[in-house]
Amino acid sequence: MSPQEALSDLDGFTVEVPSWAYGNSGTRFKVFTTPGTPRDPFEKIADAAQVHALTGLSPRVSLHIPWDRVEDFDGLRAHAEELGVRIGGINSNLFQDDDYKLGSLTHVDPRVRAKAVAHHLDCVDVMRATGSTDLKLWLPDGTNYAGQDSLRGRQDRLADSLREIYAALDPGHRLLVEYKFFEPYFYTMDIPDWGTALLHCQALGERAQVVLDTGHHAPGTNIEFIVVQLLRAGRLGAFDFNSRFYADDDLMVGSADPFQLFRIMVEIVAVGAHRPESGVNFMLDQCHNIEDKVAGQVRSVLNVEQALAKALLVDTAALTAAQEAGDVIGAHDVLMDAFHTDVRGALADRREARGLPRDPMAAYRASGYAAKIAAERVGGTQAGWS
Ligand code: PSV
Ligand code: MN
Repeated sequence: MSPQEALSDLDGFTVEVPSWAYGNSGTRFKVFTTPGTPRDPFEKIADAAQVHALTGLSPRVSLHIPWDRVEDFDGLRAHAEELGVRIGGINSNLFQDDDYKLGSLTHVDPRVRAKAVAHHLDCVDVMRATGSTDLKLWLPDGTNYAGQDSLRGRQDRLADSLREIYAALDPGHRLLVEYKFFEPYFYTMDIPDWGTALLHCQALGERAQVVLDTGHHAPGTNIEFIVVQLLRAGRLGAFDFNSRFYADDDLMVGSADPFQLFRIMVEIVAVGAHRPESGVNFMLDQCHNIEDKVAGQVRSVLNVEQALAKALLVDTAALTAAQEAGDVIGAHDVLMDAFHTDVRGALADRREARGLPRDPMAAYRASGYAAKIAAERVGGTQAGWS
């Protein structure tokens, strides 16, 4: 197969961008503001639409509730569609309410659990209004000290709460359950790993699937192995792509470790999971603390596309032959040949053929969009994590 033919398998591949990437974020030390930062979800969607207009790769935007709550979700949906994008996954938020200090879906007090469940029913209403099909749940619950709470009791309460949420979904909806090994709690998290997420999803039903956030593992974890396992179980619902050097750094995906991103994509391609019919939602979950936010998202979606393109170029016949012959170095070399291929020219050709800029980053700089939004978005309160 020619490289062009192999790359034609990129047709239909999309990346979902997060609304919060366009708002201000920071570390616990400082949130730096940027002129032109959106003041509301309408402006966030306008920025997301720019990324799609430049790359042709990101036609959906995930929302975070309540950060993106608006009076008129029909209007927000229409606004997105007018700009050529649509609403993607709806993220719930269990990490910013005083009631949740000791837990939300796992809390020992049934009143707090009911409140956390009700928030998800609210998110399901947002899904109905916006046409979203994915409800994404990251559980920030956990404990800081041994003995603080019953670990087993928390799992039982979590299972009950998740059952209530799952029962509220419409037939075309999915529940995407995300895991994270530490933070905001440090002794235990109630969904710390893919195994726990998978067990809960399997107990719920087929439309409960796991979200793999690439920043949510201990250093050195072999993430592509987890990808393989979740694909084998038919439960890889989505990625939250970002890069990390230390913890949940939320940097641009493919910046810290492009080879890891490639290795993940190799496992995706091996079973055709990059194709839309696989149902795997390739989302970004990033925070652009110091870099331009729109450009940061452009760079990220292009990095994902590049990693996928390289994975599509793996000579699978040669790889299988080397593996079957026990040729350790030969098999490794086949993968490395694909990884070291410069696909940027071929991807630029593909973009040009579709009427898109060859170099989306240069086109963004030349467009004057950053200066335009800085001039227009004066006054009001810039969006952030509230
Ligand atoms: C938690 O760290 C997380 O990865 C979840 O996906 C949240 O919804 C998101 O970050 C908020 O940015
Ligand atoms: Mn995430």
